[in-house]
Amino acid sequence: MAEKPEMTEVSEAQIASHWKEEDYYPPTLKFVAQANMTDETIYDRFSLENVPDCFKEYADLLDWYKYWDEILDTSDAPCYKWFKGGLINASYNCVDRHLAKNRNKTAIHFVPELEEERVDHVTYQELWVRVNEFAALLQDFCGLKAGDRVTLHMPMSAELPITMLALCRLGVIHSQVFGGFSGKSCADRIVDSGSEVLITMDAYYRGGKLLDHKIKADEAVEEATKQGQKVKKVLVWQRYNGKYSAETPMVEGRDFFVNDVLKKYYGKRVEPVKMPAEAPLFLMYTSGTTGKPKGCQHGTGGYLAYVTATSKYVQDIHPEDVYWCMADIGWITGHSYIVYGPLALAASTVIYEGIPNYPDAGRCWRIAQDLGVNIFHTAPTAIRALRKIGPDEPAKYNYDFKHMTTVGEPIEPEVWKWYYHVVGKGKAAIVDTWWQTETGGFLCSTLPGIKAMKPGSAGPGMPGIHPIILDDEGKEVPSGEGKAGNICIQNPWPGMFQTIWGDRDRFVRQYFERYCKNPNSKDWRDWPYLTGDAAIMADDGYVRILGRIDDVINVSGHRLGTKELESAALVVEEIAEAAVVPVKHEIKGVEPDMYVSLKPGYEASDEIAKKVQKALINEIGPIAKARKVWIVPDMPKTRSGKIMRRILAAISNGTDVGDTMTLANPEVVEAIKKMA
Ligand code: 6R9
Repeated sequence: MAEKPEMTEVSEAQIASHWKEEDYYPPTLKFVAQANMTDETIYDRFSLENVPDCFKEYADLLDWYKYWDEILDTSDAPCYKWFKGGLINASYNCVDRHLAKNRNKTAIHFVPELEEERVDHVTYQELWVRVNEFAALLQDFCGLKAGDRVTLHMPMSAELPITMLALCRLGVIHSQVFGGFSGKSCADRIVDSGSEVLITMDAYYRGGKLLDHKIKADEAVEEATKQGQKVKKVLVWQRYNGKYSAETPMVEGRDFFVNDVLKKYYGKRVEPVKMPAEAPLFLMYTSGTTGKPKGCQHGTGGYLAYVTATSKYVQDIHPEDVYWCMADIGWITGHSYIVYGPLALAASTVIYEGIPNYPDAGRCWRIAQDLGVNIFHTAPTAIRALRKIGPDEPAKYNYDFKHMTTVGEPIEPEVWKWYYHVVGKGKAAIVDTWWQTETGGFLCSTLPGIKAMKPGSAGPGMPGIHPIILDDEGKEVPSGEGKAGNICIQNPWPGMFQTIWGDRDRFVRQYFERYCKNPNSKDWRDWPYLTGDAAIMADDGYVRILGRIDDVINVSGHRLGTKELESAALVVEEIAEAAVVPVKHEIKGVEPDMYVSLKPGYEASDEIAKKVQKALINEIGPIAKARKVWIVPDMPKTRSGKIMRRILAAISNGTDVGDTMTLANPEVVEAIKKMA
C-alpha cells in the first residue's frame, strides 16, 4: 500500500492531549497522516443550518449525467426526494468510470471457503465485461426494464455483486434475500416486491459442507405461486468453478443455468440507463414490529452519494486499499459497505464465502495476510467468537490493519479492547458505526482521522446527521446526564430510505408519527426520524446505543421480529400461543427463547419442542433457532390479555421478575419459574 508522507508538524503527544478523558484512544499519527478526512471544519460545514445544501459535497464524489435541479424535494414529506432532476447510474459509477485509471486493478477478491480452491481475482476490466454481458442477458432473455423488481437469493460470491450491478445498469430494482434464509422467507419477499424473475445459485460451502441452495428456489417459487405471484424465470448461477450443477434438478422452461444462456451474450455491451436520482435502486427487507417484513426502498443518487462519502471518510478507503467487510451482502452492511461504497471508490473489496472460523480460528488472519487486507470490517458477534476460540491467533499472522470497523450491535468495552490490542495490534483506528437498514449508511461514528475512539460508544452524529435523544413526552434528554431515551435524527440525509415498498402509511406511522410536530407540514424540521433504539448521549456528544425499544431481537447483529418468530412457531399444529424473548448470549449478544402454550388436548413433549425448532428454521432460517423452547401451561398475561414478555425475559435471563401483582394469572409465573 502506498503511504502518504508522515505528518511532521504535530506530535503524538499533542494529538493525545487533545482528548482529556482517560478512556479515549486517539488514532495514531501514521493513520491521521494518511486519512482521507482530517479537516475538522467538516462538522461546521455540515451543521443543522447547512442541511440539506451541505450534501452537495457528497454528491460531487459521483459522476452525474445531469446535475440535479433541486437538492431536496420535501413536497411529500416525510418521503423525500434527493437530488431531484439529476440523472445518474450506479453501475456506471461503480464500474465504468474506473476503467480509465484502474482497469487492471482487482475489484473483487472472491475467497472460497475451501482453502484448496483458488481465490478468484476479478479486475475492474473483467467486472465491466461480466456486468455488461449479464445485463444483456437480463434485458434480452428476461425482458427486464427500468422499474421492474427482481429477487436475488444468492450466497456470498463474486456473481452476487455482478448481478446487482447488471440490474442497476438497466434501472431494475434488486431485492437480495439473505442466502441463509429459507425458501419460504424468500417467497414472502418475491410476493411483496412483485418479482417475476428469481436469481439464485446452485450451491455454496458453509462450515465445510456443500449446501444445495437451488432447492430453496423451488420452495420459494412454489410458495410464491400459491400466494398468487407468478415467477416466470429462475436463473441459476453455477458456483465458482461450476462443478456442482450436474445433479441440480431444473424445471423445464422455467429454470436456466446462467452459464449456458450467457454464451449467447459474450462480448455484448449495454449502455447504462440514465436513471433519475430519485428512482429506487434496491429493496432491503427488514424485520419490524408486525409479522410482515418491510421492504426498505433506497433511492439511487442519494444512497450512492451517502455510502460513497461515508466509505471514503469513515472507512477511510483509498483506491490502493484492500478492504474486507465480513458481513453478508444479504444485509444492508454488505450492500453499502461491500458493494456500492467500496466499488464507487475503486477499492479492492474482499468477498468471503464461508464462516470466519473455518477450518480453524486463524482463517480470517490468513486471508488478511494473503490478500494484503488493510481495512477490516466485522461485527461484535464475530469478534466475540474469534476472541473465544483463538485469542492468540492474530499474533501468528503477518497482516497490517490500518483501520477496523465494528457494526451491528453494541460492543462490550472488554471485547473492544481485545479487538484494538490483539487484532489491530494497537495500530489500527477503530470505528464503531451505528446505523440501520433504513438509514442506508452510518448515523453515528467517529471520523477516524479527526475524533478519538471511545470503547463502547459509537461516537457523535456523522457530519450532517443530527441526533437527539427524546423522552416519551418528546422532551429533549440533555446530554451528559447519563439518562437514556429514544434516539432520533432531526434532519433528513441522502442515504435514508425513501419509503416502505408499497406501504407509505406504515413508513410514516412507524418512523415519523411519534414525534411529528405537524402532520401537514412540508418542512423536514417537523419530522424527526425515530430509529427505534434507546441511547445515552455523553457530554462530548458521543452516543452509546443500548438496544432496541421495539419488538425486535438482534441476534448476532441480525434483526428478527418477535412477530415473525412467533408466527413461525404458530405454524406448528399443537401450538396455541407463542411468545419470544431475548436471552443474553456470550457470542451472539442475544438469542431467542421461545415460549409456547398448547391447544387443549395436547401434552407437552420433546417432539413438539423439536417441531417448533424445525418451524423456526423452515420459516425463517437457521439463525432463528431458539436457545430453548419452553412449553408452558399458560402465558403470563395482563388483565387485558396482553402477554407479559418482560416477565418471560426475566425468567429466561435469571433476573428478578419484579411485580407480578397486576397479572391476571400470577400463579403461572411460579409454575414457569420451576421449569427453569
Ligand atoms: C447496520 C445494521 C439495525 C440495528 C440498530 C441497532 C443495532 C447497529 C450498531 C447497533 C449498537 C452499533 N446496531 N449497529 N447497536 N452499536 N454500532 O446493523 O442494520 O440490520 O437494520 O440493524 O442494529 O439496534 O437499530 P440493521
